[in-house]
Amino acid sequence: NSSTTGTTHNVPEDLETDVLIVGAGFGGVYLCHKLRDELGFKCKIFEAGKELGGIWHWNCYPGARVDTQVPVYEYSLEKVWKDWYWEEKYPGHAELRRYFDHVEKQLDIKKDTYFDTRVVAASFDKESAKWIIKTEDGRTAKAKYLINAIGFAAKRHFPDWKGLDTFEGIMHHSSFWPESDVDVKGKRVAVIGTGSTGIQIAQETAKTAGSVTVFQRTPNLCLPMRQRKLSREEQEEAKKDYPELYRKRMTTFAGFSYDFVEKNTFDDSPEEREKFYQELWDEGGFKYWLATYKDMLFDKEANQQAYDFWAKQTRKRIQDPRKRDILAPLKAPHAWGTKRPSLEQNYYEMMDKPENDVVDVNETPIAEFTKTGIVTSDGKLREFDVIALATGFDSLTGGMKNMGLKDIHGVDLSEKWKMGTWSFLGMTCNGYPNMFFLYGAQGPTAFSNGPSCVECQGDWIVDAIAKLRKDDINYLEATKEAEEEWRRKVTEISDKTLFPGTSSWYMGANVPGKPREQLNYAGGLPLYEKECREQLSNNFAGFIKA
Ligand code: N01
Repeated sequence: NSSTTGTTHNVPEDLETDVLIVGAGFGGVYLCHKLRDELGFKCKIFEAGKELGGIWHWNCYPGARVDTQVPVYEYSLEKVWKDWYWEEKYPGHAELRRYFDHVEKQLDIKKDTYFDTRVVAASFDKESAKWIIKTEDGRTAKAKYLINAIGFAAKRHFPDWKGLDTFEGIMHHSSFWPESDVDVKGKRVAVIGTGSTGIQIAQETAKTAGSVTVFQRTPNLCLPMRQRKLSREEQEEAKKDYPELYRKRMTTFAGFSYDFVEKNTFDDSPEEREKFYQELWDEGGFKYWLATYKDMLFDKEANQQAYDFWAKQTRKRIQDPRKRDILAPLKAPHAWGTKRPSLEQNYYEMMDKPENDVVDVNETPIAEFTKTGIVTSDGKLREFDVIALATGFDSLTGGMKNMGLKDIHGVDLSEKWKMGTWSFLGMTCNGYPNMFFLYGAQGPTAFSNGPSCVECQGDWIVDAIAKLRKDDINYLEATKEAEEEWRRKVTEISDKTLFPGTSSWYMGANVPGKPREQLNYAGGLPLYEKECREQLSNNFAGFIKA
């Protein structure tokens, strides 16, 4: 669904390469550059889309924008940042696409990328110690190493509502929003879902739509974005500190430029606390989430303080009492920060307007879709011209379970991960020799800034592959014990936090029937990196080698 088409070329019959990377987003591009240009490996990328950029290629929905500020949300590669200047602190998807055009100019990735190429099966041939990878259009490729860099949101999710197909207006899932032909001007728009995506769509479409109706199951505890333009001069000036910024990024819990403070909530008096919260709030962005008291995600009472301040700030922006209680209830819907807060610009004022509305689907669930709109359980039909399904993804595991990845015994990954997720370091799996993945299950993924996570895991994969070459190891497979131990760690760390008590996609709770388990490593980037690095210094103790 992109108009800017990259080089599309058919995979040749006899494609054989050292490294086959699936996905040309932040992760795939980084790995291709490092492995090819710094280590001299032959690398190819298979990408289902038509351009570099991953999610920023796919996401065309109105208002798509990153919620992490630049230059934190970009590559730390000097070659890339040196001559790149942003227009906004939180760039929109069009600017992010231009960034990837710039990345291409600097790194020359497309010459090794096959676009429109979706992987549908892969298995490891023990005899040749090669991965055999098959594409949707019937091509086959062989590679010594297979790296899945497909992101955490490669499989969309939409609930199985009655009559979904009968709606005759315009309806799209956020991840398949067409680039240009949806004009919402003066239209009646429905947005289902209030994750980061739903908030952005509602906020953006409301600028021109006749009305926007949001169907909400859980209120998003949004934070003020405080967007602003960036001048070339200030970026010029700041670039001298970029190396230090990127070094520091890896030392923080979430790979940001800031971190939790070394203080607990009740170490401060109520006045000091109020002042501190206010400062974080005024600075905007994720500071209120990730630069706050260090016990906020661990201690219920500390967390309640964070919620109460949030509700106080937010409720005063909504005059309509019914909407106020749905959008920002007095009672916390869940522990603050255990679901991803969206960054908003004027969401609450927009929702307060009489033409816009919020439907609490806990009170009146969606009963069915009709030709003209949506009927809720109270029998009320609301008619719409455009419906945006912002209902999220089968996150973290759905994409990889959908790739036809077979282990050395022929068992599909969807079977292996049916009752829960097992990996070692969130990058390798027992039964899958010489296969790596990043920005997926059991890594720091959703609890970290994307580019930071990708560089942390990417560097480890690069160093691991370099070590395999140096030590003449042909076969590397995580042991079952290492996987069990990693799963135990991921769960144990998470169990100390408030995350397990909240139904979120972090916990697999958004997709009916999906096992409920922590899907992210919640120990922070530095601890994670230390765990991974140990495997390089202890000669891959958690792996079978041959
Ligand atoms: O998906 P989501 P998303 N009935 O799963 C609701 C990243 N991202 O696409 O919360 C009614 O968060 C569901 O309700 P509930 C970011 O990491 C980044 O918004 O489960 N409602 C929820 O409100 C983000 O977290 C950026 O109760 C139903 C919504 O649909 C991740 O991607 C921008 C329902 C889904 O929200 C995913 O975000 C966008 C049902 N049956 C995304 N089923 C930026 O950086 C689901 N819902 C800006």
